[in-house]
Amino acid sequence: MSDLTIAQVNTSLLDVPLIRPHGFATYTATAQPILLVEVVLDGGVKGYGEGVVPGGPWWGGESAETMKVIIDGHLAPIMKGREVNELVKILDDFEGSVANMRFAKAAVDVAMHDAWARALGIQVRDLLGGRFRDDIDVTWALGVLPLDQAVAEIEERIESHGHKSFKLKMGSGDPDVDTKRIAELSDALNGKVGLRIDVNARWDRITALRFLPRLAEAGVELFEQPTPAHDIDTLREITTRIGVPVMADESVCSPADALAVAKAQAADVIALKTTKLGGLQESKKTAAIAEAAGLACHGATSLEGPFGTAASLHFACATPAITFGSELFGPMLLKESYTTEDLVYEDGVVRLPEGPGLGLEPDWDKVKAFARD
Ligand code: MUC
Ligand code: MG
Repeated sequence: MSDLTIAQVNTSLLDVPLIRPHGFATYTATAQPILLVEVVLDGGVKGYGEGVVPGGPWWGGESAETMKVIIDGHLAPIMKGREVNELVKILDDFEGSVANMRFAKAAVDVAMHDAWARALGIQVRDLLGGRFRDDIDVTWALGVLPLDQAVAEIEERIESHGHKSFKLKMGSGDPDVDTKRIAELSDALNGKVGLRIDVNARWDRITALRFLPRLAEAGVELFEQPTPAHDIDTLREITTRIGVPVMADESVCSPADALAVAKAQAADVIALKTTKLGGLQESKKTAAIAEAAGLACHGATSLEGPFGTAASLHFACATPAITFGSELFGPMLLKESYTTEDLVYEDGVVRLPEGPGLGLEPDWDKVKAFARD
């Protein structure tokens, strides 16, 4: 037994209210369920991670509740009694017991990185290769909203936080009405900021080929995952035919998926969510594949709270391949956070916190207030 030995893995389910409902293609979230994971080392050091999906299981099948079952029953027993500096071996051993379940694995991967870095008195960024940058651009994402509310929210966010680009969720309702809504919004903003759309894989090929050219004409600068995750051929067709950069999100949930998209030249940008990929180590492999293939990477989000967002931020700040900015805005969508200090958002960027590990401490009164019994 050493100070680095994992003594406990504690999990608790939180429900953190949002500042406004966030409408996705098939689901509207009013609170974000977060599984807070605490890894306690024998020497007393603690590390934190978050099990998070965007609102619920609609995105990839996992939910905060399934993550609790998988972590408590299957991943924690593999971790306990092992030294945290065996991290990659522990992750490898997970594969023998639990297939897929990448969001759950990401939560414990991050908590182990945080605990290990704190025990060494270094930042998580140092464990991932060290300093490449200290901050990154943040795109603000709007849910599905009526035109006047969307314009008001964009104006307000430009004023308060200096965001330079905005992501608009699509894919709910009639594609014709949905496309008109975005074209009118683009008109109203008159090129003041960049507009991107995320259809969350809801359109079939014909719908995408019919409506994406109209969105291109309206000035949309990036198409995120218009068509189903498995359909790499259609994604390539859109990438080569329409002339607007395409970002693969649901199509890339592993390094092998990134390789398939790269080989097919099916996208220009990879949405790199440390959650859907199973954590920081798998994210590193994915970024390396994208970089070698000449694809850009975007620091994407599953609407993580403070610890999950900080983990993705440390990753982005250690990774040259993240050349397409980020959308690490999750904590700003929460009505209230649950750390003693908040991440700093200003001038369109989020800044890497100082201090060991992820650089954040839980505020236990707030954690208790959000905890489900
Ligand atoms: C996604 O699919 O990109 C991130 C922000 C947002 O509004 O949706 C998510 C998930
Ligand atoms: Mg997406």
